[in-house]
Amino acid sequence: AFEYAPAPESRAVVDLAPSYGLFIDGEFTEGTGQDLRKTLAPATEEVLAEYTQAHEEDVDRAVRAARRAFTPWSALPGAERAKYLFRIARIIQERSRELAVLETLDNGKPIRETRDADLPLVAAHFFYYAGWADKLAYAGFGPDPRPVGVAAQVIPWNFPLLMLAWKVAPALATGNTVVLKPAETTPLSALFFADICRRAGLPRGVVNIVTGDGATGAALVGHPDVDKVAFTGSTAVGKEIARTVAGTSKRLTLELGGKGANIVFDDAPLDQAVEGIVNGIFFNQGQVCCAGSRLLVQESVHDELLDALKRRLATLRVGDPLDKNTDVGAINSAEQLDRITELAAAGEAEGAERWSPACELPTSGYWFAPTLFTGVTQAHRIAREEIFGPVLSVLTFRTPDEAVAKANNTPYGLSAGIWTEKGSRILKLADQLRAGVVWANTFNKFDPTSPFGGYKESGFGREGGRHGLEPYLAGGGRAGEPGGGPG
Ligand code: TXE
Repeated sequence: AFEYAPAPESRAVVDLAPSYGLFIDGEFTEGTGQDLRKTLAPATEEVLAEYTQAHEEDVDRAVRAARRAFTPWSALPGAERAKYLFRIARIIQERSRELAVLETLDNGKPIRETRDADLPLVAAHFFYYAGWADKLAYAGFGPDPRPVGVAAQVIPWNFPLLMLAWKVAPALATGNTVVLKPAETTPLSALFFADICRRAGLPRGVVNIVTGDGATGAALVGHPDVDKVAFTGSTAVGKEIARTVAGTSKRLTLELGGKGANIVFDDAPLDQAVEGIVNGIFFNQGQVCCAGSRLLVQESVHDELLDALKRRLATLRVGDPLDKNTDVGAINSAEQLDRITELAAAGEAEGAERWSPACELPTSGYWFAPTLFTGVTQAHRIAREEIFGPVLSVLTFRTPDEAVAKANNTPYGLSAGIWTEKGSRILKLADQLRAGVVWANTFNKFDPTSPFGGYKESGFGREGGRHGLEPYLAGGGRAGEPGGGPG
């Protein structure tokens, strides 16, 4: 039998200060209230560092710094802005091991993911948008595409540095300046990014980082001198932000929750589908807005697929996220663990059958075993609500039409996956599925060149690719749409 040998990544590659200030106007500064919050390692509950709770006055200082920087930054030729973005991308690559360990410590996700997915994608986004900076005039954005101004960006904790890259890179490439607020449980990589901006020689005020809780985020998106708001997070907060922004001239893009369907037909290569299902729901412990959290399996292959899936789940290694062999890490926070636990209990109470592989969970930290629910109906909460955890709800269908109807029977519309050998079926379903991203015979594939975003309660506006530039350009976007411009 295969002997398991732990292979821990060295945490000594990260040099953490005991406490961090705010990054405003090119410098780390204390907050006005001088109150500090703690950020924990979710795998151990150890305090990693303290950071500053920014208040309204601090947010105002950051927005004013971004406003001052806007005129000179937006006046730079695109090729000059590109140089800074390329420099940032290269520093990220040079420091990617350190940043991967940092992200794993603060978020709890496996080092294999931060090393092989998050960090390469972060660098790729800066390289990709650096390439756009000097080509905007010829790319169909109108004869004189202009930046919108000061962008307020609020991001979640599930991909802290990657969500920062998705937002900061297109904003800077188009000549906007930024005030970004990372999530309260994962502020560290954004603060390290501030240091990277400094080392890249980025002019002061172009990027500002304000840390804090929801009140800090609310102060930022509500600031009167902000021109553009970009938010990724919960649907409830997204709606609140939409209300704040309504009646102002601010532009808005929202990337919210999801309840993605992974649809497996009886002609699919089942081994490959099993890998895609596992990746779809256990990548980042299922804390992914586009997770394949509903498995829709054609009735005729239900038993065969479920047997194979259970065998595969029994091989998943759950534990120390810094161990290079770990597949499933810690849940990001006690609050998130409570939400997952509550919804899983509701699944049982409503009559679905719960199954987890035998696995020993660490005794400290926030952990949830990979979980399958079979016998799920569309009425069950676990089929309707975003769980945002390592919990898969299995439903069945008989015909392609029934699969589409069930997949679309959700208030969300972010992602879907199709597993079949029939190319014609893929094309037809991709058209019928109300989801911003449809993967065929794969799942959770990301690329800076592809637009990403949702329908319905999953939000509006696109990030990534050429589309990701539009919300940051005056005259970009479609007229009359939130996130779009006047035409
Ligand atoms: O999100 P919040 P939470 C979903 C997921 C999860 C649930 C709750 O289902 O279980 O949301 O997560 C900032 N004005 N997603 O509570 O509160 C906050 O400080 C401005 C899906 O962590 O939306 C943080 O920086 N900002 C999602 C960010 O919003 C406010 C990723 C997200 O936190 C604010 C995360 C306010 N009034 C959660 N209140 C996805 N789409 O990937 C909070 N914030």
